[in-house]
Amino acid sequence: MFDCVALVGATGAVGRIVLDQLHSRHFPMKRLRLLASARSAGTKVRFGDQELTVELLEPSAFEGVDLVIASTPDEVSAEFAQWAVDAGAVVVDESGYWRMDPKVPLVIPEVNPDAVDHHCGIISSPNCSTTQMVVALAPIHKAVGVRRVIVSTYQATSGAGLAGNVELESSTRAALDGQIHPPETFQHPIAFNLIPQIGSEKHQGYTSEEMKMVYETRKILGDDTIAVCPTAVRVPVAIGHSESILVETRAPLSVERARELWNAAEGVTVVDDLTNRIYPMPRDCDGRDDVFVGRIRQDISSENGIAFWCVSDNLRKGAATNAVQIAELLARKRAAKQLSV
Ligand code: 2RA
Repeated sequence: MFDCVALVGATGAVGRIVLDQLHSRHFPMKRLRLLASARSAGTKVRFGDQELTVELLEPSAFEGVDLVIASTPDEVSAEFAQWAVDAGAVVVDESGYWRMDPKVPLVIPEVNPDAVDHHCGIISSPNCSTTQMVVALAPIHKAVGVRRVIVSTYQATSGAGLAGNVELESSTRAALDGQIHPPETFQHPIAFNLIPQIGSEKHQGYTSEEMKMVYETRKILGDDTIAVCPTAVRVPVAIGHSESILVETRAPLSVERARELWNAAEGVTVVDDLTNRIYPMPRDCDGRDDVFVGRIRQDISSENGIAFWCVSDNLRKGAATNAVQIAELLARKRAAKQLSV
């Protein structure tokens, strides 16, 4: 049980879901405080039958807080996380700022739960496109080893926050009315279009979003030899990232065995019946916490390859759910420690 939990970024697209999950999953805490920038401070937010007032995010705000869950832009996390750690809190952070810091564990509870034991006050939750892919890859890696991954993403506009979905709606309306809506959040019009760029140019023609999939996958699976070739694409879908994944394994893996591994894996749901036109689609995964896998087939172009399609709600398992699951893991470990004293 935590005495006081602070949620930083409670009014954002992900923060709202964290709030909802803390309530619906009966998170073990005595008190919840909401923190945000001056723009949102003072806002009233419902939490079950309580009405909480968003407080200003400032160094003194963390007094008495023992756990922080944060969904903020990188530059905000870079500043406040140390304030929280100095006040004695543990921070579960969803921003990209700390993920590759060697002192900071990067955790998906179904995949590397023990990594939380080695933190210096900050624990990172991976980027949404990495999380769903690694949840699907982990059982395969454990069974036969992953050598190489070729992945193309189809990422929802909500990955860019509330503004992304506002732009999807307004640009679609404008396009249907024969008008042009100048893009603000995305690099190009998103209505009736695909944009093969997420993030900025980062490394040898790959974007920052793509390189996250390379580095974070290796860190979570604890294997720097895994080769990843990603292409990240923004699509006009509001919620739910989809990924076409080709995984080359170190030892042979049949489709039947892959299906067995995924059926037994925590957090994975297999939806795979091409004959009956059944496969995961973003509209069916919206609002659900699992990672959905389908279109499972042998790679017909090489040995030891499995191709599959993977969909997950990017705001849930890709962000809010994973952070809340990390917090639940910390709560269980804390309870076990208190019992053994
Ligand atoms: C996106 N992956 O979809 C990002 C959000 N972290 O834009």
